[in-house]
Amino acid sequence: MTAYALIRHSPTGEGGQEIVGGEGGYEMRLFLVFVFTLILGLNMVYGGGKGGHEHHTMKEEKQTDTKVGICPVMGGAASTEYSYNYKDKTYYFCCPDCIEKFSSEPEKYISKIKEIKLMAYKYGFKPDPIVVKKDDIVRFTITSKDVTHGVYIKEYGIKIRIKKSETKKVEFIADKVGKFDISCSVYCGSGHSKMKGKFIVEEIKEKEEMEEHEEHENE
Ligand SMILES: [Cu+2]
Repeated sequence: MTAYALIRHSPTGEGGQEIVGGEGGYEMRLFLVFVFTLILGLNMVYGGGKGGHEHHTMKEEKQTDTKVGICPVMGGAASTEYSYNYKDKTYYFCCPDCIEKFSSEPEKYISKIKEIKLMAYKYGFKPDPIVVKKDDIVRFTITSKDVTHGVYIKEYGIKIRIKKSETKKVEFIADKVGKFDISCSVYCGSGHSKMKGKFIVEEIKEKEEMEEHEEHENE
């Protein structure tokens, strides 16, 4: 920028240089228009307040809404590459090691998968309460009985919009113990604000009991 200005205002500048300077000014204006357009473009892509936020929420939904879901052994993302059939059901894993572990004691891992059909209706959720154990893999299959509702569990970062006649799947690990509110995130009528459910994640007690049992055996 300064280079162009210097040439233009240089008192010793020759005619030719002045012409170059003039052309530079034109180029500069073109350049500025280009920069301005670029900034506008970037703004539309990254900014846009509400629009951008909606986009982000959609992405979050996609991350949890996977077809093969979570590996029941390691808890990571499962792949269709690593599957194993057990009692007429196909399970997906993140690596061959997990298939091996699973196949040695399938019931142990299957007992941690909680498949729950969650229905939103005017005005509540079914079943209610939903009770799982810590570290369970929760698989929600969500439907709506009547109008568009939302399933919102703040502490688990779950926010799903569900239309009538639609089915959405969400899968996550219940790694936080506590009693959490399920609320509706889409205005659905006069009872919307009272549309609440409970999602309860209990501490694993069997483990403690087993440890106690082991201590008795050692006595
Ligand atoms: Cu609702």
